[in-house]
Amino acid sequence: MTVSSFLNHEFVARLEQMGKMITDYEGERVVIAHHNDADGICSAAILSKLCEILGHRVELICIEKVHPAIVEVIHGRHEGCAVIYTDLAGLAADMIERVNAGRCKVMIIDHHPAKAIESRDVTVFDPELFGISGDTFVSASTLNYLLSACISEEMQRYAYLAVIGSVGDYHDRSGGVLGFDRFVLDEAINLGQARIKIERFKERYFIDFFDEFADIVAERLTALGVVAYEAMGYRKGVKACLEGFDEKTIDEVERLEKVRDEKFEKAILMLRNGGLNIEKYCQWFHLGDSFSPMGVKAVGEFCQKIKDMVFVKEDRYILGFQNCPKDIPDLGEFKWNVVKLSGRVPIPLERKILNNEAPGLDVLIPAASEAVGGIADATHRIAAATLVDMGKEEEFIKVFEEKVESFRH
Ligand SMILES: [Mn+2]
Repeated sequence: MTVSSFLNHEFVARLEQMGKMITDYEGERVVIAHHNDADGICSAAILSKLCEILGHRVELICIEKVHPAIVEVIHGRHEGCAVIYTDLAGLAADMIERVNAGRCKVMIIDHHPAKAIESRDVTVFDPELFGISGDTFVSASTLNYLLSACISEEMQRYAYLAVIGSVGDYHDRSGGVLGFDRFVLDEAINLGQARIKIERFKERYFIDFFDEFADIVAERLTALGVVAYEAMGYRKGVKACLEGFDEKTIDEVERLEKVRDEKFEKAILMLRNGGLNIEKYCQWFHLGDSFSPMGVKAVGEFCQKIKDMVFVKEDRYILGFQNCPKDIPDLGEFKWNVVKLSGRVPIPLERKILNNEAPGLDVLIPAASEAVGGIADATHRIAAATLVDMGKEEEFIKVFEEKVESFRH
C-alpha cells in the first residue's frame, strides 16, 4: 500500500502517526465507541480486527450521538483505557476533553466536519482538518482501513469493508467513489475482493466476500444498526462484516426493513394530516416516541425519504424531532430528556444553498443548537443533526428562523 501517491503529505504523515499511537498503546483495553450506520459498523469491524492483531483487548460500544452524559459513563467505566470514537465526535473534542478530565487516552477518528484541539489526552484525526472533504473523499471506514493497513499487512484482507462504508455514506453519489475511497477500492480490486459493474450513470461494487453488491450490504448493515438499535442489531452487523451473513440474519434484515417502511408510512400520513408545521423558512414535525424501538438515526433517514415529496414545501428547510430513548443498549439507562433533531432540504433549496444564496444547515443548526444549549455534531450543508433538551424544540425553531432571517439582511 502506497498512500504516498497522494500529495497530501501532512495528512499521510498524520495517518501513520495515528497508526503508531494505536500500536504503541500498552494499557489493558481499547474501547471503541462507534456510530450505528454502515460506515460506523464497518469502522468498528476494522478497528476491532486491528486491535485483535495487535493483542489489545477490545470493547465495542455503539452510540448514535455523542453527549456529555454518554461520554461520562464511558470514561467513568473505563478509566485508564484508550477510547477511540469513530464515525462521530469530530466536533466534540472540547466537550470530550472536559468530561474526560484526564481519565482516558482518547482518539477521535472521524470524517465529519471537525474542530482541532490542543490536548495531552485527546487527539482528533479527521481529513477535514487537512482541507480534505470527508464527505466526498474519505469515509470513516476508509480512514480506519488506511491507518490499519499502514500498521499490519494482514489488515489488507479487509479492504472490502472500506468500500462498503464509503458506499453506505453515499460517497458514490457522483457516479463512483473518489479520492482515498477510490484508492482503497482500487486496492480491494487488486486484491481480488471487489469488482466494478457500471449500470447506466453509476458504478456498483460487487464484493466477493459477501457475494453481493456493496450498496445492498450497506443497506443491511444500516437496517441492523438503526432499525434494530435497541435490540443491538449492530453486533450482528459487526459479526457479518468479518464472517459474512447467515440466512437468519438476512431474514431478520427483511423483517426490519418492513418494520421501518410501515413506521415511515404512518409518519407520512401524520404529516399529510396536519402534522407538518409550516414556518416562514422551515417546516417541522415531532415524531415523539412513534419510531421506537428504532434508533434516532431513523428521523434523519425519514427526512431524507420525504424531502422531495409533494406535500413538502420546496423552498423551506425540513426539521424533524425524535425523542432519544432512555436506554442506550451498551451503556444502560440514562436519566435524560433529550430530543434528536435532523435537518434536510428539498432539491430547489439545496441548489440555492450550494450556490450560496441561502445559508446551509452546517451554519444554521450549530447556531440554533448553541442558543438552546444543544450539541451539534455531524453537520453538512444539506444534512445535519443535533441533540437538544426536551421542551426546547419550539425555542430551537424560533432561533433557527431568526438565523435564516439575519442571513437575508
Ligand atoms: Mn460516516
